[in-house]
Amino acid sequence: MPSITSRKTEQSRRLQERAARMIPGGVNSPVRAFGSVGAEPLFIVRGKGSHVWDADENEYIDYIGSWGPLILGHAEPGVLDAILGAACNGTSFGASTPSEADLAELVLSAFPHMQKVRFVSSGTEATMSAIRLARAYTKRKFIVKFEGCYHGHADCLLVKAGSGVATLGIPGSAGVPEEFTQFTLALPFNNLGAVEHAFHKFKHEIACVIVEPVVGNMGCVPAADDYLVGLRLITERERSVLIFDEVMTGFRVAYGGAQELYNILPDLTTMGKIIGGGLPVGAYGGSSEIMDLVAPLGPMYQAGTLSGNPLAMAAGCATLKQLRDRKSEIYPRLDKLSGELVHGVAAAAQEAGIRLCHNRVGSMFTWFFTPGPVRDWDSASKSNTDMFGRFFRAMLDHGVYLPPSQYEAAFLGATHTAEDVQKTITAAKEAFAALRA
Ligand code: HOZ
Repeated sequence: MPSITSRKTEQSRRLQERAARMIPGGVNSPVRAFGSVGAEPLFIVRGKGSHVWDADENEYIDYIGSWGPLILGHAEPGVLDAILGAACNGTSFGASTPSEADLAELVLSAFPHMQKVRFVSSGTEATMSAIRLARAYTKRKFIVKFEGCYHGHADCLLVKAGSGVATLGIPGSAGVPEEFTQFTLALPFNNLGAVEHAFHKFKHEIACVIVEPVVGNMGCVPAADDYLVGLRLITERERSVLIFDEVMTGFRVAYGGAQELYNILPDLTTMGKIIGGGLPVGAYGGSSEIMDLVAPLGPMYQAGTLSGNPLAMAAGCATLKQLRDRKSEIYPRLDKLSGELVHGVAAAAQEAGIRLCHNRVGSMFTWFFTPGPVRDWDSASKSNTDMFGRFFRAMLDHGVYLPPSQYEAAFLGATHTAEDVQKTITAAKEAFAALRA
């Protein structure tokens, strides 16, 4: 295994050796093991704004942002104050606390189709619960998901999935009996014909269609024009539940998520990441008619000891309030700076004769090492992942920390500066020159 970078990374190596003796692969989530980019993982010890530092005190411009939650940057003072303030009153009660309704109010006012929301502790719980709820509501068994979309690691959703499973080249998982996925229909993304065909074949049997309205888990792949409208029209006609998985896109591509950006309302929305301000939170919500099926009001059971945890609620409230109050400044700036970054790096690749294409929606983006275009899993999987690995390592060498997988979107946040962007473009020029050598 090559060393991470030409920088000194002895401490990270030592920490990884120690962790690997006790934790599978030394990590608690697979992609951060750096396996697909041919390197050893970094151990991060500190973050501030758009920068992180590893255990050897190397500094990096960070385009992961904890995989999306840290849109306001690392160690944002308002968020830290809120967490510390909540912690001083106790960390968990397993009882209702006032901040749960505070966060609910913020979420519901940003996502008008939602009349009720239930907080859980992760995106996986959110999507798993939303699927169960859709099945309870429609009394149907089949679900439709799309190849390369990732909705967490519930058994029925680990079918042709993106993110870590795609990164490892195992888009399903051992330990999931085929009977558990027999009602999951995995269709090509951005292909309405396939959806029509499925509804024709399984008439009155499909409980829901779940989709990342901007895919982040095969890299960033936007929906084609009219695709989401098409999904809305088909699901409405077929009385099937449309679920937008906005774990990544909620409060990211617009304050009101992809549904605000594209003006299309789903029946259920799942969320995570930003709504927890860097602490573990997920959520699912929709109309009262559907949500009132959730226990204790209704027969669909779902629960959690740490659901609505007061520290996580406080971090989420502090983050959403800032985004709400500064949205007319933050989102246009994120869009502009991300555009400059993505185009600057793409231009550097072109100059160096490297075949690369890019996708971007607001501050979510990916450079794919293929001429493209990338519009579904078939085209995403044509990317040259060896080249991506070399690019990733060269960028790390120049102090730029990108997602360690071709199949994860990168994120820019409110604390990234024009200088960060310029430095990243310069790093990319040098990385591409090295790639050609
Ligand atoms: N699967 C998550 C991102 N889409 C987390 C990756 C990780 O932390 O390993």
